[in-house]
Amino acid sequence: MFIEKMIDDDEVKRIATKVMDGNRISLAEGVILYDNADMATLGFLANKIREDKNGDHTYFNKNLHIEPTNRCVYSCKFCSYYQKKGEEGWEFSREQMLEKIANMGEEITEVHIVGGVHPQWDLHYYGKFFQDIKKLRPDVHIKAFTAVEISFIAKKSKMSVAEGLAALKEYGLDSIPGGGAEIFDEEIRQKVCPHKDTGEEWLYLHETAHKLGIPTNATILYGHIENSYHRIEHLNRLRELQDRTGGFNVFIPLKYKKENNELGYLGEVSIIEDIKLYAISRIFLDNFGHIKAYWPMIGKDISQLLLSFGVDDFDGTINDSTKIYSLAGAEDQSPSMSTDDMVKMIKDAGRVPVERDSIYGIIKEY
Ligand code: V47
Ligand code: SF4
Repeated sequence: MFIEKMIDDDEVKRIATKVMDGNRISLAEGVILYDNADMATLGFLANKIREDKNGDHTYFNKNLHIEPTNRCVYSCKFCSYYQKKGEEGWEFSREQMLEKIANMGEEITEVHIVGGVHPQWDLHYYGKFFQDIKKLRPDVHIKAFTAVEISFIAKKSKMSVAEGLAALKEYGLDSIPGGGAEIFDEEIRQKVCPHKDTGEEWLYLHETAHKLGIPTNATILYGHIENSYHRIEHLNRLRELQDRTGGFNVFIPLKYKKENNELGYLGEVSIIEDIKLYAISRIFLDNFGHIKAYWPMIGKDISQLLLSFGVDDFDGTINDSTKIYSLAGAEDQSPSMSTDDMVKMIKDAGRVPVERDSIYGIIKEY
């Protein structure tokens, strides 16, 4: 096989052949491959899987990101976003957020809502907002809240995780984004976000959502103090859960960005590290349909490049106010892309742009 000729290391060759034959690799094999294969080998394998699963299709949707507040009861060390002492914060009222949605007209099919964990707002406060969104736009998909936001608002409203999720679904929640997973390893998590829910709690909440028929996304926050074992072990826990439920739509690697947060002294990993992480994610997560490059975080140019390293999804047009990454130092300070720009960016990379709905149904192929 062509790939065998590319590789010198016998162990890497054995594992790469296993991948080419369509077989699952173990956690230990994942670490060996990740640590020892060069970028070209990882890219070759990841691209094969990407094309087997999705051909040349590259998905995006028309969405609006809303961040209700940056007030947060937590203070994760990597976070540039939560309101620090003496800083100006923001709290959008439900009316203001509804107006943003109304202003988009028929242009969007999804509202993505993620923010800080506000000390006062409970599940019913947001539930009422969801009801108002659905009154305004019954067809719009509500993708909202990281696991830690949901567990907090459920507790505040004296509900268990399962009861909270069921109530949110009743109010209009359609799916859950992948944030808050960070890194599951307990020791590392304790160092970067000691007060946040544990990795096991994140996984439990997502499993419960899947059982209630609420699809979710998954992420990893990479490029701070974790090593390659921690990264693959994180993927392994996600793969195990996906085997049990099939409820994940997509996996999104989130690169640690260094501006305005406590871990800034670490700097940021190189583009080589980014590419290898996306590629190994595509190779290892054999039961995930899609890998997303979130362009406001990783940048448009690198996102285009990543289409050859396992990525088949670009999130969406975003339309304005997301601050999570602009505050952390992302190049795009006011992320928003027209459909024409999105289509051009995908076509320029030699792939086929496909507008999708929030659960990967095809709306339009360009
Ligand atoms: O939970 C916070 C991460 C997440 C930093 O599901 C940081 O479609 C890097 O989850 N550097 C929120 N990352 C964003 C998120 C997301 C984004 C886009 C699409 C989807 C989806 C989900 O951002 C947080 C945290 O893990 N984060 N600070 C930082 N300095
Ligand atoms: Fe709060 Fe989320 Fe930032 Fe942690 S990552 S401090 S939970 S806004």
